[in-house]
Amino acid sequence: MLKSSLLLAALLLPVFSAANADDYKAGDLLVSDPWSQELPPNAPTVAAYFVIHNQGDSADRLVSVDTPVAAEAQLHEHVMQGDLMKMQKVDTVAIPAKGDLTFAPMAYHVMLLDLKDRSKLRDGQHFPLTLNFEKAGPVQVEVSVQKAPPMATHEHMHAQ
Ligand SMILES: [Cu+2]
Repeated sequence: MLKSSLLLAALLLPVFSAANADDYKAGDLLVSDPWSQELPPNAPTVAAYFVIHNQGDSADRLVSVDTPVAAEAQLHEHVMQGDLMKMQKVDTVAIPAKGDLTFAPMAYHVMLLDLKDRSKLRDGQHFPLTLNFEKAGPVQVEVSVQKAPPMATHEHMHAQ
């Protein structure tokens, strides 16, 4: 557990130093690169991803999310069940003090169900998503819909 969190922290270092226009601030938290992968028009659900950097000395917690493009938005994680990778709903997600938390494919993600506005879910579009934190409060981000993962996510995957 300790080993994997150290590894994760190391992987996220390059992004931590690269603040840019796609960062959103809420108290000590910085939300970077919110994005969603474009899916076929008949896809029943859509996922949203981002990285949360906690620059503060106390932990926080993501307690809920909502967006006008879906009737329901849930926090999900991927878990191994036997040989199968499955996703399941979680009530909240903890963000460690002075730590990062990555929402990415095959990891934590925001799952949007009962989609209402599919016009915003095409490549090049974006839609608002509000993240509600226990301490930092709500922060609204613009999720950009794209065919490929953003550069920052790409860097995570290739960082030494
Ligand atoms: Cu899911």
